[in-house]
Amino acid sequence: MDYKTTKDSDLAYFKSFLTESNILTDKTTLEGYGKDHTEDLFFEPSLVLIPQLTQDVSKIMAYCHLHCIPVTPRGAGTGLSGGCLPVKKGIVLSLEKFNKILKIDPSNYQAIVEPGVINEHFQNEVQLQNMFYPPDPASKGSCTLGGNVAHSSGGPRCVKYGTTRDYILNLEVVLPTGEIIQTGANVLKNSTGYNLTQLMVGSEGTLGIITKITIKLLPFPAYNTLLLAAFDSALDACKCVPAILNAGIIPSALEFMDKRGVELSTKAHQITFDTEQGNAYLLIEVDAFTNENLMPQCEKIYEVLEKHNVKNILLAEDTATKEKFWKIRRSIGEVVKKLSIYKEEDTVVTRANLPELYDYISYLSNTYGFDCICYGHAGDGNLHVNILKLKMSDDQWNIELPKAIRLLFEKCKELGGTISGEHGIGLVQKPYLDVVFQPIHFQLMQGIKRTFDPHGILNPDKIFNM
Ligand code: 2HG
Ligand code: ZN
Repeated sequence: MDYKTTKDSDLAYFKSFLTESNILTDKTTLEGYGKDHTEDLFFEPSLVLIPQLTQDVSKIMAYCHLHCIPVTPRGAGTGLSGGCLPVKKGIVLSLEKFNKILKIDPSNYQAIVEPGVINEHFQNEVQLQNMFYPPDPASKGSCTLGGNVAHSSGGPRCVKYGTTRDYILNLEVVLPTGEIIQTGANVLKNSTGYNLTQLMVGSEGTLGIITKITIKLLPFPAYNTLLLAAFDSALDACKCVPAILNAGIIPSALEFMDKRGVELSTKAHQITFDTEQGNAYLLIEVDAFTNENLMPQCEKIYEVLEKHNVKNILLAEDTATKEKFWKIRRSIGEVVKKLSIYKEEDTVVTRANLPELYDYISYLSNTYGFDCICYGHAGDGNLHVNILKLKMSDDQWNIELPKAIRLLFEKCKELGGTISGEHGIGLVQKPYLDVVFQPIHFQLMQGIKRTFDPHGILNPDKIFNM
């Protein structure tokens, strides 16, 4: 693609409908929009535009389409695959001011929001009306719903409630050419043509800019119990995961943490916790609409844990302990990143194959000499593998490690899984996509991309090359 850089005449056009404060050109500010939470990547945009109206997004896109200017949409920049980085320079289009909850509708168990609403804020607002929005990524306090839709973000509750995808009914989208469409209708069932709504979900901002989201809600399950189970062996912990579900329990969270992750997280946040209790942990939550429904579920879980050589089970007796256990789990990603240069993988396999995946990761780390910390959503078969550079030589890191990652992904495929469960492909997983896709997959996706975005201006170079 022959992309154009932004010129003074472009700026003059944007100034004709955006206020000066929504057009950012200052070097230091631009630098802030050149990063996200993915490793140490940096791509500075030429310009940041912060529209507040769908019509303005439409004008920007129509203009950029005509002039072949790259546009990269951005939410809160908490992504973990480099999806919002402007790799071809051009414009970063920030949705930060599309931050209103437009409607919460209890009679239909629905809400309509703008994409810049923060996930946790939305959860809290719907909960005030006894409704529930389950998807809760680790970054829920800062990530936006638009970014969540772009990646079909997950989080701990997916094992029972599914990912963002399962809650999106309809979207208002500005296409790369500037047209504005509704992808579907605000209904629970829709058998009307191709499902453009679900095509947009998880498309990582490559097909259109989401300006409104209709969300499905559930009744709020007001009661929950949280257990932290310690094991000597990570494999025993992994084997326990399908056994809990086989016992007829669907926990509202079923999370895995290895000892190092727990050590780092408790140390970083000065959390009092005896980290010698085990080499691996399962954090298990069950929820219900009545208190009486919790204990029978816990009893069954205790039985399964005992059968899998559990060493210790801690029951969170009060809210403070629940918060403490969740803080340990949710902080691992962030604290691991402070330790060393790292590469994070978001492996996912069928749940029952988790022990085999874990075993293979141990084999790879011994063979290739890397150190890694594993944690994640065991109930979904979704294990985050944080590979640390520590004292590895640059050559080992740059040449040997990609080979190990490829083998890891091949194993995921063999175990019925794929290379990303919730963090997306973006930029950093692109080189490995051929592990799971054949040429025909690329052709189909490239065809879709070209139909939506004939000049390839929207979030260029993400997921695959056009
Ligand atoms: C988690 O489950 C996140 O904690 C990963 O998906 C967070 O690595 C991170 O920053
Ligand atoms: Zn996660």
